Amino acid sequence: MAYVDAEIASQPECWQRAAELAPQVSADLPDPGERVAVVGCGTSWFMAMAYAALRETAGQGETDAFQASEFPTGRRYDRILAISRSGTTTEVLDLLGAIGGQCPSTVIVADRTSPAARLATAAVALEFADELSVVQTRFATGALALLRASLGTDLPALATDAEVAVRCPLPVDPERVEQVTFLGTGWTVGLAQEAALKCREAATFWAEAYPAMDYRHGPISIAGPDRLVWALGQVPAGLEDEVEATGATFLHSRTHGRHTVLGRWAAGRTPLDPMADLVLAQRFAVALARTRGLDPDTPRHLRRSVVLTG
Ligand code: F1P
Repeated sequence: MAYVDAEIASQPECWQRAAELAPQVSADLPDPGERVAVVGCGTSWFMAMAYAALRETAGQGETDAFQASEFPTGRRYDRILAISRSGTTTEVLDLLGAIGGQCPSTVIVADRTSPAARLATAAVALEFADELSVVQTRFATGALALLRASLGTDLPALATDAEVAVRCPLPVDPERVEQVTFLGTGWTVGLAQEAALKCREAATFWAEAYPAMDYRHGPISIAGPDRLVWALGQVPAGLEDEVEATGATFLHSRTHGRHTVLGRWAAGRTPLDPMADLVLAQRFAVALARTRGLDPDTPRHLRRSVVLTG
C-alpha cells in the first residue's frame, strides 16, 4: 500500500475536521464583499480556481484565480488568498514577498512553520491534512472543504458522499482505458483539471481537462473507443450522447451505475458531490499507476514542492 492510498481514504475525516476549523479561522478568510485573488501552483491552483468560482457564484464578491507566477501585479485586491501544501513553492513565496504589506494576505498551508506562513499576513494550517505522498489528495480537498464550509456548504453531507467515494468500486476498469478527458462547468472546471493532473502525475497517463462547453470545440476529436470522458458536476445538454456516438465511454456520478454498484447506491438519490467524484478520480489515477507498474507516491520528475534556485 502506498501513502496515497491511506491519504485518499482519510478524506471523509479530513473534510469533517476542515469544517470544524472553518469557524475558528473565519477572521483570516475572505469577508463577504471583498475583492479577492486566490493563487497557487499545480493542484493548489486548481483548488483556487474551484473556490474562486464558488465564492463569486455565492454572491460573496469578485474572486479571481491565478497561477502564482501569472498574478497581475497591477490589479488591486482587498485580499490575496494563497494555497500551498508545502508553503515552500517558489512562485507563491515570490508573490507573497512582492505584495508585502500592501494588501492583506492569507495562506492555507499544511505546515504553520513554513516560509509562506511567515510571509503572509495570516496563515491557516491544516496540519491534519498533510501528506507523505508527493501526489496531493487530501490536502487539496481539505483546503477546498474548509473554504466551502466558509461559504456555508453542508460539510457533514459532503463527508457522507466522500465515504461512498473511498469505498465503492471504481466506475471503470483502468486496464481497459487508453486515454481520459475530464470535463467540468463553473467550479468543477478546477476539479476536472485536478483529476487530470492526478492521472498524469501518479500514472504518467494521457489525461486532459476542459470546461465542458469547450469540449465540442476541438478536444472531442480525441474521443473514441477505449477512451473515457468523465464529467464532474453539471453536464451540458446533449453532450453525453455526442460523446457516446464517438465510441468513447461517458462517465458521470449520475451514471456510474451503469458500470458499478455505485449506481445502485445512487439510484433515486442525488449524484455524488463533484468533490467526492474527484476522490473517485484520485483512486482511478492510483489504480492506473498500478496497472503500469508505477509507484503512485513518487511521480517522475516531481518533488513535494517546486523550489527554484538562482
Ligand atoms: C504545489 C505542487 C503540486 C504538485 C506537487 C508539487 O505545491 O506543484 O501541485 O502536485 O505536489 O507541488 P504546493 O505549493 O501546494 O506545496
